[in-house]
Amino acid sequence: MKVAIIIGSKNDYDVVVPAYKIMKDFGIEVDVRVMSAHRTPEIASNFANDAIKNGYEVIIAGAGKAAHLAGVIAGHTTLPVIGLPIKSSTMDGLDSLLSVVQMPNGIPVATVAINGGLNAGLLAIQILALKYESLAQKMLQYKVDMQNSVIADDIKLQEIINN
Ligand code: RP5
Repeated sequence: MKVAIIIGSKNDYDVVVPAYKIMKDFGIEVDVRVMSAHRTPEIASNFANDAIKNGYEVIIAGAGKAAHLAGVIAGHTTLPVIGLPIKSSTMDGLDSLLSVVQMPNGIPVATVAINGGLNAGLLAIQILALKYESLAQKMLQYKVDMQNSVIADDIKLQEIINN
């Protein structure tokens, strides 16, 4: 089980930490790399071309501004690519969201919310869970825990309101 997180700049790192942590919690091997569709285009395309050979099963690509990284990576591999738009400009991340999500026919990128690092990690886990039963079981438990946490929040809220 191996996932790559690619970011366009070291300044994007904080946004992908939740993705990194949740996947590590699930026991997935995760590599985090900085490479840019614009500043290091050959390194990025070589990485994508060799990703299957190097054992990766899903790639998360996070970038801001004119965020072409996920699309370029997706153009060079048949692996599923999750695009993570990052807020790093005066346009509040809308620029990156549109750059990541508006892919042409033939090259899909599964796009999560602006700065949606956790969901990028969870989506990668769900893709891998199709193949690895242990991940599917852990994901079921994750959902049960989340549900119980919301139910507990509701009970606490009712106590506050009614007292
Ligand atoms: C994008 O440009 C990067 O993904 C980053 O979000 C943004 C700005 O990069 P830096 O100038 O902060 O390195 O390519």
